[in-house]
Amino acid sequence: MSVLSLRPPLVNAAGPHSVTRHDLLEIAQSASGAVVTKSMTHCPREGNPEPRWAPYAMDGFGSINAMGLNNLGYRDYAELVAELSHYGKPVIASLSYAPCDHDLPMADHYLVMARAMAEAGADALEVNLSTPNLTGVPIANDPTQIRSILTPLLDDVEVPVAVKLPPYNNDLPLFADVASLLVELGVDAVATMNSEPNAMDIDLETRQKVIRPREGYGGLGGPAILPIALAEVHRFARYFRSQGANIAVWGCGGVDHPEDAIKHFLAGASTVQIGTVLAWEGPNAFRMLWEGIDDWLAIHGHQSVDEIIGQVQDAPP
Ligand code: RRO
Repeated sequence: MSVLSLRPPLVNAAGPHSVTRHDLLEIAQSASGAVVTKSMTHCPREGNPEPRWAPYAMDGFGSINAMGLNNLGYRDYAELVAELSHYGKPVIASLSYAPCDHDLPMADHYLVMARAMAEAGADALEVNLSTPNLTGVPIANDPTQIRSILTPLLDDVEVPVAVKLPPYNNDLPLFADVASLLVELGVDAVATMNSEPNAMDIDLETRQKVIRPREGYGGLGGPAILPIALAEVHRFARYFRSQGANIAVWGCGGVDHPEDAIKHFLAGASTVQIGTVLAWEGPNAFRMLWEGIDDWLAIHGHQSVDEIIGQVQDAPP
């Protein structure tokens, strides 16, 4: 089995329920097809002050977060990756950036962590260039920075490299620049998308913003972002196909029910990640979703999820 087409093709998104050893061991023992770590940084981080995660209910359970990259730091994750590799499923290390007590340039910072994860036995890396919660502008909005981070990293490590991207929404020139750059650089996969940035909610009783950091702005997850994520998955998958590029698309965003994951597969995702639903339901979400996906496939006469990947049709005239 390739880490780029996982079976079952349902894994956790970096972030919810993937920060601590306890979280990660639970995912390792669940029906998830892989274990993806929380995005790590060079130094451990406590993250932003509470409240930094709030429910956002809409046809299910959504969320707004400005966690602020709370994580154990890459040295601890190196030990955990080695431990997790004994559970018989791929381990994917998510790498991110925040300034801390070292003077490494940003690209070297990613490289140091990438080497450490590959040495510890990670089966793939997911380079998170899209957190909405540090400066508000993700690294992945700047093709020059994408190039400077990924070029040395792709040259150096042997394991497959995925890139976690933000939604590009209707910035078509930026989408085109990034997509063609990723083909040129030869990444192995994209994970699209991170949470929808710059979302805000207000408690009507208190008239307060629901989260405290970042003046109340955070990343939106859950059912409200499914249509946005499907469009991101679809246009990356279509673009890579049009270029003959063998780049897997990992779909992420808005999966609450099995049917949502089916839509991601039809749009072109070969693997689907779950975030908000995992935060709400815990690791049993993998089994519940996978059983529903399996039922849907059987009812519709499919032997395998491979038969529906990218099979979305145009609306009739
Ligand atoms: O930790 C966070 O605030 C966070 C990260 Br790194 C990310 O990639 N996406 C998100 O919604 N929150």
